[in-house]
Amino acid sequence: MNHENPYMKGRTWPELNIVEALRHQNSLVICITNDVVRTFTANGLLAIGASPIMSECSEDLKDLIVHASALLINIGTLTPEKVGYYKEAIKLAKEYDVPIILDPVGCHAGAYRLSVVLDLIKTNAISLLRGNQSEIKAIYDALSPADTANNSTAGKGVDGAQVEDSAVIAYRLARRIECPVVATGEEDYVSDGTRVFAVPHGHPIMTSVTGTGCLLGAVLAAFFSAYYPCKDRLSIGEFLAYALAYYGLAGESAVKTSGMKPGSFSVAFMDALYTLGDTVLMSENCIRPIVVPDQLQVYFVCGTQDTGLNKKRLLEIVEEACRGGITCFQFREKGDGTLEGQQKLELAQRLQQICAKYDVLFIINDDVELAVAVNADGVHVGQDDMRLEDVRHLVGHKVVGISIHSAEELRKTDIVYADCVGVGPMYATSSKPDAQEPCGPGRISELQAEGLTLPCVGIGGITLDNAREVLRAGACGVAVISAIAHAEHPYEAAQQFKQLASDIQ
Ligand code: 3NM
Repeated sequence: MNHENPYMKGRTWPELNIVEALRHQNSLVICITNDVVRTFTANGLLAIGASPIMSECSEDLKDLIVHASALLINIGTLTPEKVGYYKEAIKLAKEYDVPIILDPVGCHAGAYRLSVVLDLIKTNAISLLRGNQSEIKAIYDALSPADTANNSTAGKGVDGAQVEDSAVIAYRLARRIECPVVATGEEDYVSDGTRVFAVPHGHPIMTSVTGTGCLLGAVLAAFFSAYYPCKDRLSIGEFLAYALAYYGLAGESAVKTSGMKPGSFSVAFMDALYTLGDTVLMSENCIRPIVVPDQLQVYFVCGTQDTGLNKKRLLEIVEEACRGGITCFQFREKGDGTLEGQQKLELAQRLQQICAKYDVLFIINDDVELAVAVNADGVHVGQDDMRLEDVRHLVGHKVVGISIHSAEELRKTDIVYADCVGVGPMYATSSKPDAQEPCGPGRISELQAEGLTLPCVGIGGITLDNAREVLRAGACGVAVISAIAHAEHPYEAAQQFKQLASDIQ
């Protein structure tokens, strides 16, 4: 589809070139890693075009850190002496603003390992946590004891089992510790605390070659250090998802050339990391956006039509709502006297900055071109807007939301192109002049019985008094305009919705 974007006259996005950027940068990655994987890690880093160096004491690290682009701490062969060194290394890296990538090897298998990892996380200096799903779950459980009720994932050795809800865990942990979290397994998940992605690549034989997990930590460290040039068009979550995909696709490619033999695979894998370039990442399904229920818990929708056409008031309300705990904001600028063109774009950017500050998902209503131009987290469209397939084509891996009012609409919606759904109007609303007749919360369960499995929110006339019914009917969250925008204290209203949604979850 040849499409002119009115917000981006003469401007085009460069091709995805993250592998090229990584090779160009030739980052020095300092690895404090375990005895089992040193050679494999160094070779793998060289193969992708980074520059590895292993460092074993802080006297040495003091000299190296000045030139470093990233520091990997892998706790594989842990001793009490090493813990002291990790802490000194973290202090040094912090001083020189070098990102720290933590690989919490085996922390699900032993209390001492877990306590060390928690201690390192407590420094608030970790830039990226990468573990298998059992390790990530163990850390999450330790930090969130209230959510551990059905803790059934037993670990064995340092290899992880597949953990249910790993996507949700990655999202929650990323918010909890304020850094991106990668949870690897049959399918890998990554979250930066705002977005969540699944990466369905790799091959089971990778678990038969020791060091493939540890090398991934080092490779992610190298990629992380090359993020800066891509930051205006890719969120860190999406960027890391591509890095994971690159690694997984290299594994798949190596299986094709070497067959299923661990020895030959190991050699072929190095070759693939050396040979593959950005084109391998071009396929549409290389990474998959995911919406987890938590992201939709409190979904605030607003535009200047809801604030008496007052921009400043809109910005204030959105900031208060973010502070109060909304998880998602949709910029919906619609109706007489509302902004268009450059003014709308500038307001969108200011709202986006506020949302980014609070890790709130930033969605644009209807205006797909604007969502692309400002690089929003997602777009929400109605039944009469652009075809969903075309929306997906234009926005790539952004979140795509769709309004569905009835079973009939559900049947004619190309739901495979959507990530989440708004169902409404739940109750009578005065915020949308052309709203349909209220359908009640029952409509959500009805649509779910008809096969709707995507996470959904109820919308329309929702207040603190009736929100519970909507959540109990099967919605992940509530979407509101007036209950927050017209509240005497939007901050408190947002906080109360958040409390209510968390209590029911
Ligand atoms: N969409 P309030 S109802 C934007 O039914 C919107 O799809 C609806 O505003 C739908 O929370 C609605 O003030 C208005 O009722 C929601």
